[in-house]
Amino acid sequence: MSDDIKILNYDMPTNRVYIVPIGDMHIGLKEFEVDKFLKYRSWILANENAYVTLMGDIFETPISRVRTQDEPITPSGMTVPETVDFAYELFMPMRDRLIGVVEGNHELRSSMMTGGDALGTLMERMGLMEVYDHDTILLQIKVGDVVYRDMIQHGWGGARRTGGQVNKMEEMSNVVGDADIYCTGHEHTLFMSRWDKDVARSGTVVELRQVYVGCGCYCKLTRFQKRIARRKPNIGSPRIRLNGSKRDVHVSI
Ligand SMILES: [Mn+2]
Repeated sequence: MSDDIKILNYDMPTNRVYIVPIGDMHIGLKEFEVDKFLKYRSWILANENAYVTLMGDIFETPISRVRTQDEPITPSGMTVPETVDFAYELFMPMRDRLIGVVEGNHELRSSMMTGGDALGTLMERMGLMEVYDHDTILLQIKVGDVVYRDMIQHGWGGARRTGGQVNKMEEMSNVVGDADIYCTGHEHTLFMSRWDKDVARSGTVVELRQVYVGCGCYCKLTRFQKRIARRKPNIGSPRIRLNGSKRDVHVSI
């Protein structure tokens, strides 16, 4: 295994686990749907076997004169440090459920231009730097007798249509070939595709079900998206259920 990818190992205490990937909240935009986020948070807090991955673009972190940014400062009226305070209040109740966090392009562009990274600052304040990575994390999650591999990355590039978005994320299996789950955000679209592949395992061939999951968003259509005629975004998160008795991944979108 390459040392280039961060690997996090978990041994879950229950025989059934839900993973809820949350991404593209874009806190700082007026279009951030805090009520929708709080509904998902309530469900997560009410279910002890629900865990969360953060998929990046949690913060808008606006920068003047980039083409997606119509106002030079945070459109919601908050400064970037204030958005970090706000996010701290949103996430702290489910701090112990966060099992993997990756940076998005909106955070990255600000960290490259200014040296500051709002998501990294938040993770540091929450004491969660161990589960944070700028690029990619491979989660190895043991549920009952089964170890599931979940590869998470923010996503990249500008495909508008669903097919292009799915094609891009299927390329993740060129990096780690045998994950059970591949997740990206970035597209503000909820989608999934499924491949069933035969893989060699200690002298035998077994069928591996692989799911590719696009993780939606918490940010309704923005002026920028209207201007470039993007489709309406899908608000919310998928729910990925892992079975501890036999290898079985189920995804609801
Ligand atoms: Mn993005």
